Amino acid sequence: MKYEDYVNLKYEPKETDLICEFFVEPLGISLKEAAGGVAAESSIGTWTETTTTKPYVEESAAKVFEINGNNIKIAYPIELFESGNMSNILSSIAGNVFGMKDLKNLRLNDIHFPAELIQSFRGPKYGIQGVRKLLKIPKRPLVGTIVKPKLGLKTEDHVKVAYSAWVGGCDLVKDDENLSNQKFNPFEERLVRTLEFRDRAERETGEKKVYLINISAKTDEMIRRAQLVQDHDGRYAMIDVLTVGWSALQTLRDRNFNLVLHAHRAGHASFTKNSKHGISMKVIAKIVRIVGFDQLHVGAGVGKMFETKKEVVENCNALRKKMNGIKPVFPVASGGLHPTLVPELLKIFGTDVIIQSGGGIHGNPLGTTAGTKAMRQAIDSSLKNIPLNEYAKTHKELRVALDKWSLE
Ligand code: CAP
Ligand code: MG
Repeated sequence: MKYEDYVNLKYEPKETDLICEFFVEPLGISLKEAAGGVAAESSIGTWTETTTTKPYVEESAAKVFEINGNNIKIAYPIELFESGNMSNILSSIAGNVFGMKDLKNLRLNDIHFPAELIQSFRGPKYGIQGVRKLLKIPKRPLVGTIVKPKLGLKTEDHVKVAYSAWVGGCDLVKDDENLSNQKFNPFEERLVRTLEFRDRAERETGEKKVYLINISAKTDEMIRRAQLVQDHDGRYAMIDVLTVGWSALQTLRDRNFNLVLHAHRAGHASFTKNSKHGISMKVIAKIVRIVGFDQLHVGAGVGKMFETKKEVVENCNALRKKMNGIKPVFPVASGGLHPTLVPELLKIFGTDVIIQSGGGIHGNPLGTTAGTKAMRQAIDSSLKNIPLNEYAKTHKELRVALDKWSLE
C-alpha cells in the first residue's frame, strides 16, 4: 500500500475504532499523501512497499476517513493496540509521525478512545466526588497552595509555611514539581513532619486538610514513597506525570493505594503550546483520566501561563464530561493566580475546581495565613455575587491582596 491508499473517505468508523483528529501541513507533497502517510506510519506502513507484507495485514491499516482543509480524522482498528498499555498506544498514534520530513507540521488535536480500550485502564479511584467526600466540602471550589520558595527551603521552614496556609483556610497544600528528596528537605523527614502539622491544623480548624507530597522518582522508588505516604496516613500523592512517564503512572495506579493522585503536568508546553505541531493538552487530559489520576493541572485562562480560556474549558470538558463510566477528574487552576482573579476563574471553571495559588498567597504582604484568608474571602464573595472591592471593605486580608494585585 502506498501512502494515498490509506485514505478512504467512504469509510465509516466502527464503534471499536480509536479515532484521532490531526492538523496536517504537508511540505512538498499533496495533502492526501501527507494524510495517508500519517495513517500509514502510525499503523502498519512505511515509506516503501515491502516484500514481507501479507494480504491479512492490510485489514489492520488505519484509514483517513475525513479531510477538512488541513484537519483530518483517522480511524485505527482496535487490534493494533495492546489493551491496558498506554505507552504502546501512544508509540503508534503519537510516535514517529511527528518527525516526518514531508510534514511541515502535525498536531494531534483530539482523541476518542473506544469503550473497550478505555475499560482496560483503571480510571480514577476517587475523582471529583471522592475528593469532595474526603475533604467534606460538597460544593465550594477547593483552595490549594504550593509551598514557596519552590526549592531551597529547609524542612523546618517548609512545615511552617504549610501549617500557616492550612490554618488560614487552605484545604490542600502541595509540594512544588521540582521538590523531591533533596538534601535541604529530605522526603521522609518532610513527610512525617508536615503530616504532624496537618493533624495539628485539622484539630485547630475543625476542617479536613491534605498534604500533596511529590513522590515523583524512579518507578520502584515512587512506589516505595507512595507506600510510605499511605503508612503515615497521608491521603494524597502528587506526581509529575509527564516526566515520570505513562508506564510508571500505570504501575503506580495498579497498586491501588488509598491515595488521591494529583497530576502536575510540568513540561507539557514543550509539545502543547504550538497550535500547529505537537499534542494538545486536551489529549493529555483524556489520557491522564483514563490512566487513573484524580486531579490535573489544566491551565487557568488568566494568570502567568499561556493557555486561552477556550482551551482551558476544553481541557475541563475532557476531564469532567461523561466517559464510559470513568469518574470525572478535578481540574486544577494554577500559575500566577491571586484573589483578584477569582471571579473570572469561577466564570471559566464553575465551582468544580481547585484554585491553587503559590505567589498569590505567600506574596500577600500580611503573610501566608492572611494570604490564604484573602483567597477564601475572594471565593466567598464571588459565590455570594458581591464585588470583591465591596467585600474587601470588611475583610482586610482581601483588601491588601487587591491593593497589591489589581487588574490592569
Ligand atoms: C504555580 C506553580 C505551578 C504552575 C504549573 C509554579 O506557582 O507552582 O507549578 O502553576 O503550571 O511552579 O509555577 P504560582 P500549570 O502560584 O506561584 O504561580 O498549572 O500551568 O501546569
Ligand atoms: Mg509549581
